[in-house]
Amino acid sequence: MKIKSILLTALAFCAIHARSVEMAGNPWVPSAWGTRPRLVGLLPEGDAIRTARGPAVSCQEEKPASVDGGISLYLRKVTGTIQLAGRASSDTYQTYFHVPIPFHEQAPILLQVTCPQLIDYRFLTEDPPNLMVAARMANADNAVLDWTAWVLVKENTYADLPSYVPIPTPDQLPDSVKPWLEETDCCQITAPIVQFKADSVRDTTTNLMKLAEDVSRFCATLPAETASHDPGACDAAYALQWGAACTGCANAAAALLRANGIPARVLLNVPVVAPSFMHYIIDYYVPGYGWVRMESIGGINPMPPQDHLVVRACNPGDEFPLWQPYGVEGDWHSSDSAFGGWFFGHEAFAVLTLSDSSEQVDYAIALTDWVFGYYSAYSGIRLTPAESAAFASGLGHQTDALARIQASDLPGYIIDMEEALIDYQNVNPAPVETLFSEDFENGPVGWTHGGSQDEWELGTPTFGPASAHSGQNCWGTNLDGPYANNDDCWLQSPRIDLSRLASANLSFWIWNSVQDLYAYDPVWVEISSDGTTFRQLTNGMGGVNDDPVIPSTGGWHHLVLDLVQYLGDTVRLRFRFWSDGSVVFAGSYIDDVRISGRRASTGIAETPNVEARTANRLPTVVRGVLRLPASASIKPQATSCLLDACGRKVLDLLPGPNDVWTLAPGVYFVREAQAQAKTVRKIILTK
Ligand SMILES: [Ca+2]
Ligand SMILES: [Ca+2]
Ligand SMILES: [Ca+2]
Repeated sequence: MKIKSILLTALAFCAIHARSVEMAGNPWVPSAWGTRPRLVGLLPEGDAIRTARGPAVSCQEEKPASVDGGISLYLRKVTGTIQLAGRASSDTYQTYFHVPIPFHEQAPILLQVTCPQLIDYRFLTEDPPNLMVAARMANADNAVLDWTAWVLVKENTYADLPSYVPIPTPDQLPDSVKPWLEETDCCQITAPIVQFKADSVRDTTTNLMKLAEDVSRFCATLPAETASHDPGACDAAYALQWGAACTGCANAAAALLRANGIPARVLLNVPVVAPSFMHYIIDYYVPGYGWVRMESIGGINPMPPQDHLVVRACNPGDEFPLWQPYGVEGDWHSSDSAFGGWFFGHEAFAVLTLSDSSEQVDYAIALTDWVFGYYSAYSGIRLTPAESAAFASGLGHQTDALARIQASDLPGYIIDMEEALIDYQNVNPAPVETLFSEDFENGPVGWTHGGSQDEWELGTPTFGPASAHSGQNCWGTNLDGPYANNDDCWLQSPRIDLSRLASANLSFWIWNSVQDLYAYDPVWVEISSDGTTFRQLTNGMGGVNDDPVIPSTGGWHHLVLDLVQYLGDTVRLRFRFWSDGSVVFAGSYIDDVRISGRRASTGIAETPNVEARTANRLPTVVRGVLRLPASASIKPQATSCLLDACGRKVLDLLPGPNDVWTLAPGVYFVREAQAQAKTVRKIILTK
């Protein structure tokens, strides 16, 4: 009861106090899987992102087969509302928001967005598995956008969690999890108070599992934050000194684990158990096992995945509240400053629980993951008529599948999702590529700056960030000191050609320490199609808490913006900076500006060669008979074979038809040896 009460209190605090949160990195890295890197090592590049998820594949050697014949599969629903106040300054604008992401046991099925002003939307997936939705809206007074995300979650009871795991030394950890050992301004692992608490909680144990449990219990006893330090911060040092809501508890738990050499990261999520804007928990890395979730304010360790739906797995390099004062939640933003007074809310619901064999549940999660991967990659991008027709057909099957699972019909769901997968494979647009990239290591190369009081400089910063984001150089508003009062200046890109594209995203890294709240000293991004008229791509960015009680924070933050409405144009980008008449900070620093996207398909090839373009990249659904090309390049003695999801050979394959009826449905890999090269492609075997 006490825990529940603490939790509910914490949830209420979350919306208000989420100021700074440690954002952690790329959970798709192979070693996120503990002992599964063997599997991932077999995957062709590009597929690893979608396949290196948690229990989406069943590895019998790690997780014993279900003996009672069934595990649970949960259907969850998350709803969100964004109320945009006021009127935009242009005919169309964009609003950005988080939705549940593909993450370990959790597989989003479909997103539904309704709003009278909605034009279309896209998923921005620059830092997998994190994604944001960019919705393009027609201007109107006070728009209300509602979204619903449907999510499958596979049961995980952590029954196979080991009881003793030695606390690792750094060289015993895979490189891919080491980013979550870093000191950040939210997890200040070298701060004296963090060091002291980390030592005292650890005491003499050498057991990672006991330490994690002790950290969980300790953080659950942290008091609520004291009012005397309002507005409170949410970083670990602050939480340990002054108390914390869920964000501070999560940062504290992550810091106490990191300070003891255990990778840990903050997860931003929507709890099913209590209505809340947002909630913060963590997961930590257990060598030989994988990531384990902990409800850090409620003292629940391990915490089952079906109770909290993750919308962001936090990256160390993505850790500061640019859209103050809401911290990470402030990543919800719009492209127009007229919407400074907007609001949002979201809630998660348990819909139903199914039970099936672990193989069937694994297959359903894997299939959902693949379908959602295509759906999120292709939604809202410009397609040829043939591609659009295939996408619409896939979306139709995906929608049918949702209705099936809502009716507790898992076999029907699988059939419809397989149909969706086949349709999406036929969409097959050009791959994502880098269209423009500038790291500022070779001078301004076409970038210019100016304004009535211009402070933009290119070089090595000696004030503000410890270094450029890449190499030696970045742009900054005065590289060796704070900016001045009454600045009004811009940093402008060369012309960038966005013609003949199907999609385009702008991404850049920004280190921002300005007088808090954009009303004072804002930085924002603008775009122009004619070189003279600029319109906003973002509203004003703050970034760093300027409360004197709170330790100064700052860091490089990665931001991704959607450029779909400028496709076809040749554009210039501008970073605008403006300061008012008093109070100055370090300023805004910009590095690594990049535009990536897909080139438009020509539309000439009415029937694209799906085999050639998708081999190695897309999964194929196989029923009963697996055909290998009977080409002369594959000799019978060549070592083509079928591997299971754990990378074990289950069948030698010959050119021509191969009977696979007897194999269990699931995820397999075909390894084909041709001359000196080996290729591996993924297939889904179904009955
Ligand atoms: Ca650079
Ligand atoms: Ca400066
Ligand atoms: Ca100021």
